[in-house]
Amino acid sequence: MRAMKRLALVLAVVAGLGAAAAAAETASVISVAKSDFAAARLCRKGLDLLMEKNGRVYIVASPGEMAALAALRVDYTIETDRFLPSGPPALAAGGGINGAYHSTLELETDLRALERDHPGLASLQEIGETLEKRKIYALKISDNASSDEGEPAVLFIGCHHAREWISVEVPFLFGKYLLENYDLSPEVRDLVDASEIWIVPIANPDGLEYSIHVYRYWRKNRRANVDGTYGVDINRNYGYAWGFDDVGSSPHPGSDVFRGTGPFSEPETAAVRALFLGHDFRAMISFHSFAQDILYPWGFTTETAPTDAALGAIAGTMAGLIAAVQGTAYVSGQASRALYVTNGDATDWTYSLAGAPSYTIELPPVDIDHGGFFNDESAIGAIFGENLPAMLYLTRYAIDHPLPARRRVPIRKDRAASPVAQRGKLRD
Ligand code: 0X9
Ligand code: CA
Ligand code: ZN
Repeated sequence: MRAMKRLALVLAVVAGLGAAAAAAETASVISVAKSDFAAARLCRKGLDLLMEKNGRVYIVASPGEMAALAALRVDYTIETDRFLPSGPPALAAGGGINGAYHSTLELETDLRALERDHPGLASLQEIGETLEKRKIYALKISDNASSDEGEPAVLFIGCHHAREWISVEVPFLFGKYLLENYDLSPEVRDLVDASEIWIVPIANPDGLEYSIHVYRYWRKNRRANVDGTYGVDINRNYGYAWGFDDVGSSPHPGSDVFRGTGPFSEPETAAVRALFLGHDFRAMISFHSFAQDILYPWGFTTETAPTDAALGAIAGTMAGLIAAVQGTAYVSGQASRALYVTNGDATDWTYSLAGAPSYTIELPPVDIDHGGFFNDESAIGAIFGENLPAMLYLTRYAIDHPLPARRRVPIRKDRAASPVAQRGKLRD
């Protein structure tokens, strides 16, 4: 099997809470032998897994976690140097410390400019407000964008995870492309006229700012948890099969895959929920990085989804379209099998409502040896470009395929995988 992030990111932070902030800044990337990691005593600790490659598992570990590993006599190798770009990141003129990537303020500015330059086609909407009082923005692109015409809707969303900076740029550039090509391309005009294309480039603004200014590897939002740790994993907080088991998400607040205190407990997921329920969404892509995968439900179980064949066919078509651009191979498959089990992720919830084809696209690079969460700024355009045909295709697919009335797919009781398996509430 090729390199990929495999096992569940599970793990209670071993270090105490006050230590978390300090520890975060000095965290290291380490690797341990897969045989050590597979031992039950390690794989349930909620460590922040990056990937598995050549028989070793790569982890972002705090000093406390490294001490705990040492106490367990686990031999680990510090790999941090291999994961950082060589030298300090090149700064784009005026781009700030995150270079060509968008901060929340830069995105707000650019979204406002798109709305201003394309009146009638673009409508910028605030769909929520974060714990640190930042706005979560959605750019609606449609003919007569400011009126609700009830047209088929498609969602492209990025940055559930703070450190996955490239996942902001791809949906943003898609919106920009549609607006700038409406008058030039009949294909674009037909799509925009027949649908509502909703772009949410930054689902987790608080986390992104923390990743830019404090700790580049930050993943979650910035919820102050009861035990003094910070953050809920936004992609474990959606309401379908929430908390189904402790493998696909963690009950421990310090874990990087902490599911939160209840389904939709976080303003970020509540905002997406309200948006999605308010329109006729027929497809969605949630962008993440990294691995070059196209993943579809179910994520919470390895059992197949009711429309597994159709989900797989669409994913296969998207993979083909991506590969045709410049030869990049994205592997498609059911999320729980091709990557690992998760519960409470965005795609399981959007799919559960009425079967809307829902995808997690793990953008480049393919693995940590090719940069992990660091994509060179010069690669942003090409990564968007290779995903563009797949996004256009999924939009067309959504227009052509109405969904049945929303009827939640039940979670079968016999799927119970652990004592907490039924804790997940069925919630819109
Ligand atoms: O773990 C996640 O939330 C996603 N991967 S990431 O490395 N970007 O954090 C994958 C979510 C897709 N769902 C499943 N794999 N079940
Ligand atoms: Ca319209
Ligand atoms: Zn992610």
